[in-house]
Amino acid sequence: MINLNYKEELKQVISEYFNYDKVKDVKVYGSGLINKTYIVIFEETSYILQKVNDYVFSSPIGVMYNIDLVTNHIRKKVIYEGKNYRNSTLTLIKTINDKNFAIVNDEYWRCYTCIDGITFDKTDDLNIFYETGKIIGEFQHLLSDFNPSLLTDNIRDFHNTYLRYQNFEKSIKLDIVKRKNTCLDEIEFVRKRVNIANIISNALEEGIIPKRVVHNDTKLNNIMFNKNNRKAMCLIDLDTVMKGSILYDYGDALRLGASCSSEDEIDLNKVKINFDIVYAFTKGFLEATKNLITNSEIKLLITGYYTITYELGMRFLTDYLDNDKYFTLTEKQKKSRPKLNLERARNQFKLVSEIEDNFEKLEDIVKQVTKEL
Ligand code: ADP
Ligand code: GN1
Ligand code: MG
Repeated sequence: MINLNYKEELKQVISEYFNYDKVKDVKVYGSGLINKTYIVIFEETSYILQKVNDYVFSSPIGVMYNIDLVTNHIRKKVIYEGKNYRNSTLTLIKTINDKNFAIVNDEYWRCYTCIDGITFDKTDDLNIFYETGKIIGEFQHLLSDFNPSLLTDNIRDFHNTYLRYQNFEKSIKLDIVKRKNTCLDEIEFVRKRVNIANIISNALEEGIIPKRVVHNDTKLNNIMFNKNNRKAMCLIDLDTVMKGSILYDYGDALRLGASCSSEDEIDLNKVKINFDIVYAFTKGFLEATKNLITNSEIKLLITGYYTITYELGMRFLTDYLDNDKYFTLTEKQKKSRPKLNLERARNQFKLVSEIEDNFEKLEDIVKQVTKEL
């Protein structure tokens, strides 16, 4: 349902791009946690309209700058390799005034063509995960000749886990809504593992692993699949493309993808690792990256999975302490799941424990796939 104020605002935004009289319908779309996404439906086709979250992204203009550079590079590369560029990446639609974004009531909006594909919030289809691994690896290949230093750092230190830890401690100290006492065990869980936080950042700083162009948010519903043959087509949600480590993209995809439950699951007995998914994903990923990935990166893949899961659990817990400012709750969620971010944190911490208990088994999967390449 779209409320009336929104309707007026949406009408203004749509008019920055299209003849409003031609619009057949507008609907809220997708299940991302960050932006407000709508589908604008016309007689013959549809477009995606998104309000960029300006709490998360302090410079939506910087976000659009990166997306423009990266999508153009990918398209050019795909064409250069004699492949079909349609649906090889997001396609930005400019406003009638030829801008990459529209500003309405001081808020930033953007528009994409609607890719005629399908995204999954959750599945245990192994082929989907083999495809996911392949497309995340392919993203590296497509951007291997793009200088990562050209990109704006839109969320500085996005995956600097140690810095996230310091912010977490600050939120505990401030305890702005007096929730600290409701999550003492979880706070302890994070503190006990603080030594995880530096491993990847240090490896990057010391040059043990290279800095690359990284998607930084490779969860399953940020990957577009062909509806018919279920092949992965491209990565979407390019807001967080920045300089970083490939280990984040590997780890973040497994974090949710290889979990037997959803991120919001309360029954922690259901939060377990599906090892077949880890295998299928790793196979696709390493097949696609075998010509560029270094041995030091391969050795740290499972650490990437571990770190990113710890990091997200800590981010959810920090946000719970901060009164859900970042991962905002809908009005409905505020009533039915007021502690959703704490529950999400618990869910991620259960996964962290599962990864710890199965670390060798996970590393053996990477070794096995590497041998088979
Ligand atoms: P968020 O940052 O909030 O996660 P996304 O950019 O991931 O926003 O968009 C949310 C959802 O909307 C995606 O998971 C996908 O299902 C859908 N979506 C986004 N962009 C497109 C597009 N260009 N074509 C088709 N569907 C899209
Ligand atoms: C957010 O935007 P979305 O829903 O794809 C978040 C990710 C988290 C994810 C957890 C910019 O991803 O970092 O891993 O939620 N994106 C941002 O579901 O913070
Ligand atoms: Mg998304």
